[in-house]
Amino acid sequence: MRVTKAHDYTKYNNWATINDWAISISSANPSLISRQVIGNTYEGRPMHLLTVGKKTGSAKPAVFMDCGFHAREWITHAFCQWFVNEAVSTYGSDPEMTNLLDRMDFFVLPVFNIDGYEYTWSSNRMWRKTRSKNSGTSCIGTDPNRNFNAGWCTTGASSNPCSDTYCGSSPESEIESKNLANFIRTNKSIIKAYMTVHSYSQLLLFPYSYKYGLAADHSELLSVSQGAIAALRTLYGTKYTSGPGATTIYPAAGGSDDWAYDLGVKYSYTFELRDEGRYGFLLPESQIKPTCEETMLAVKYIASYVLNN
Ligand code: ING
Ligand code: ZN
Repeated sequence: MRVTKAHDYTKYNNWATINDWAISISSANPSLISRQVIGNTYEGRPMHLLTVGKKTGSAKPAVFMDCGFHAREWITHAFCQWFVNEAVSTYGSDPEMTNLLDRMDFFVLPVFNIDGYEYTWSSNRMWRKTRSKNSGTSCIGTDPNRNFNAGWCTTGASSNPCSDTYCGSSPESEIESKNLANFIRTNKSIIKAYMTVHSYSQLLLFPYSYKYGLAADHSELLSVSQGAIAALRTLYGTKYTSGPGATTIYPAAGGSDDWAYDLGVKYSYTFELRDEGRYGFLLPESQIKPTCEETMLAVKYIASYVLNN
């Protein structure tokens, strides 16, 4: 007899566990989840993407959300798992979630930088970048959030492969960036919002980060972000700040949110989850549940806004 332990959403799970979970939650919820591989990582691991939404047979507008760009930001991987479980377990009982899943799809990539995440479990808990080889140096990896084609490597990024913010040898030099960008380009006509989940600092950022100039949709992006962080705060009083990346955190080129926005995905946001620095990347497991519960409110707020506008 094979006894399967239930997936624990209140613990940090390694990639093997997340991978098994992605496969089993999809097959257990065939009317709400489908699964595909958008490509392999540098070290050859499959990037599983879950499509969460009621299957209707017709094309629906979609929200794309990824977690785990940066390997050490473990609360983000936990959030994507939480989101998928919460979606399927509140469908049919929570009216907002039911409406969202009936009328739109969520593309969820639970672990973008799988190789880096594995490395944080095996060797260096504070690893940030991918694990690709760089020519002419023994330094490993590129910062995937400096690797997109948005003012690439012009500010807040390094051309030194030994830096933690190395922009890579060219835009989308990382196979993980290319896989994600190709998927979004291919599905551009249905993707209405892009959310990329990072930690930490309790911020909700939107374009631009690669320049100080305001986005054409600045006032709408700002008001939606303010609604989202107000919703988040109702649960435990957690305070977030929102604004354009360049002035709210720091100028940094090559981020995926700026790239998606300039491609035409208007509602493009970067979350920086808990905390404000007490534990930083080493957020205790006891904070997974409250962090995920409050973040759900912000994500649902943005998705509902997008659906109705
Ligand atoms: N913060 C982001 C980073 O990549 C960011 C901030 C967002 C930069 C959007 C550029 C664009 O540095 C973390 N914690 O990774
Ligand atoms: Zn990050």
